[in-house]
Amino acid sequence: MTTLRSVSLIGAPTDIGAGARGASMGPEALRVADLAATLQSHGVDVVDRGNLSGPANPWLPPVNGYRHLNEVTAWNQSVHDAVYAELKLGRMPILLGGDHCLGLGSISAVARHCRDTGKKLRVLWLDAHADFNTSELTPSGNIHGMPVSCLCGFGPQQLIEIGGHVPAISPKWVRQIGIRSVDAGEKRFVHEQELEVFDMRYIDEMGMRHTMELALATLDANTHLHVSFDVDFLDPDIAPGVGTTVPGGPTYREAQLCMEMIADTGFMASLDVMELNPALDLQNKTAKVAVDLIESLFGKSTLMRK
Ligand code: HAR
Ligand code: MN
Ligand code: MN
Ligand code: MN
Repeated sequence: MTTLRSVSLIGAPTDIGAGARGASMGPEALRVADLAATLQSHGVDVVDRGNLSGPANPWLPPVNGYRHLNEVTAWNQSVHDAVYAELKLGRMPILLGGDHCLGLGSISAVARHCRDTGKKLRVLWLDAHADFNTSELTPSGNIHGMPVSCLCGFGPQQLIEIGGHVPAISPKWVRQIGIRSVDAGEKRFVHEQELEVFDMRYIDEMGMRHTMELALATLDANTHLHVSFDVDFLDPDIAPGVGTTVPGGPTYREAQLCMEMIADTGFMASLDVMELNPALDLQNKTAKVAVDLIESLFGKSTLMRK
């Protein structure tokens, strides 16, 4: 197993793709919740690269099915370049969002790195939402509802080409977990593209353990595992500080098990922590839960395992 133990934190302070303002404060809230020191306490070498910069949020209505397309493109280009640079250095990038539209820049960089190095890519998408809309299907025009479809090559040219290869990824490389809010047209498209979705109904019936066994089943020693953690994955009882809460998500224990099973693989090589919205949080509660779960992703466990 080759767990990367050198981490670079990259802040992307923007809510450019979201339907609520405030995810732009996510990176700072994670820092205030002591993310860097917490990882360091587990022997991880952590460097905080500070924040990327990009266009302000003009808060305009959608044009041709997209809100803020040019600004979203600029932010994603900057995220792509920063994530790609860290991977080239052999470090593990942790993207501190920022809204989830930036998963496009992050994962397109990871996909490019996997093409460079001959690695097999698997993407775990932990989210209440499938984020598989297109300009025709979207009810909102918010691009944070579209990163997975854009990564799979369905989206505007300027976004889908950011990683230098269209499509950046195949739907076959993605496993979605915790899904419980999908728009009608988006649902048809998820089926058509055969995305592998472990929705909340599946988790209710089969349990988180079996779900994660299946979601992680096709990893091998040559796999780069990318985890895209949308904090709205979690039940709003434990994570109220997000713009689009959906009731009925994983409990604290279920989320812990999910993260611990990812850690046990030893293959996680890049991570996004997205959609944290401190403006909607209660005394940084959601940021603290997120840091606690990230700690589990890096192998914090109780007494049973070392
Ligand atoms: N499906 C809805 C839309 O496209 C809401 C998407 C919300 N997405 C996030 N990220 N919060 O998962 O508008
Ligand atoms: Mn590498
Ligand atoms: Mn999302
Ligand atoms: Mn979401």
